[in-house]
Amino acid sequence: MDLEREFERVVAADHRIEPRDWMPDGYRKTLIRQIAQHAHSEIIGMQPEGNWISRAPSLRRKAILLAKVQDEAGHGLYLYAATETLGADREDLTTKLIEGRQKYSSIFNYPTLTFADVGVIGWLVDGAAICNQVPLCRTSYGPYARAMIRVCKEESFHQRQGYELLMTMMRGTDAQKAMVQDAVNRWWWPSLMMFGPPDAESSNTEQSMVWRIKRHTNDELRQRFVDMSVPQAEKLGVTLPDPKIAWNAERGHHDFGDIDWDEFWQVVKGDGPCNAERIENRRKAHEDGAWVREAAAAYAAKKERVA
Ligand code: FAQ
Repeated sequence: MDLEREFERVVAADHRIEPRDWMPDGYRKTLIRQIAQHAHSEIIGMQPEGNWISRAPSLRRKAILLAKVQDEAGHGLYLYAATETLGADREDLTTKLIEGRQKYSSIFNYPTLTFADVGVIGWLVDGAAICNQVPLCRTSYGPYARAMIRVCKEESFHQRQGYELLMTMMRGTDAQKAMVQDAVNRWWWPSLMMFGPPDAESSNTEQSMVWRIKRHTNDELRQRFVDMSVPQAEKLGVTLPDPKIAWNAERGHHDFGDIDWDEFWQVVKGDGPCNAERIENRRKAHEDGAWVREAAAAYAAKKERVA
């Protein structure tokens, strides 16, 4: 009882729970679920843009894209390390991902058809990720909150590179402008889905807000993202593919149209355009990397024997 009260006191005071502190089983389970899904998203999220590294239109764009995709790998690793502080096993999490027993973000199941998609992923997908993750810098679990600080700094750079890429294309030929608009049309709605189901259908939000794992609800963050993106789209010169977007002075926010939640759940359940391909690539990369893990384990064992 005392331990539980102390946990609640720390959370209510906006202090951090640390790995050795007592925590309710449900809190630990929810954190492992969310952080593992987040880590998987970063790692699977390398694939859509990775698709364009070999075909980037200039050396500069290629260097930027390589750095960005490597950053996502780094984010995945900090996050897996954060789950390990909760007692999770990284190998086990990877197996669950490959066997479809753990989720990753719906957004990475859409294809990248042109180089404009790289810019739009930076602008909208990293933009949505920042909206969602900046509040997570204040999440109640210390290692997750601290990982988010660095991740958010890198995501801001990613967002700017995407926006700058699109600005450059929008100063180009009509064909390049059309390519940007087409990419915006394809990524806008899936980006709104990244924030998760509407609050009324979000099974985890209520408890996660009480535990201060989540600091805002899915709908609050989605609204923040729409409000942020509308002026950016205007400045860029693209049209967001939603005729219902309009400023609502009474609410002090933009109204927007209905999201296709059937599509969202279909993608989450494994039936999106690229789910099978993403998981197959991840499985193959994991198998191809077996010799590296074996070599690292053999080296660690040898060092231990010598010490
Ligand atoms: N996709 O009750 P809620 C990035 C699931 S990183 C798939 O509302 P919760 C960086 C949810 O897991 C992007 N599944 O869930 C980058 C739950 O199922 P479960 C990832 C989704 O956890 C950029 C069920 O639906 N970011 O982009 C999705 O309270 C560019 C009910 O939902 C994070 O993971 C979805 N979109 O709220 C990388 C941030 N939404 O587990 C490369 C941390 C919901 O009960 C290139 N995570 N589900 O079986 C979070 O903030 C939360 O987990 C939410 C979902 C907000 C995503």
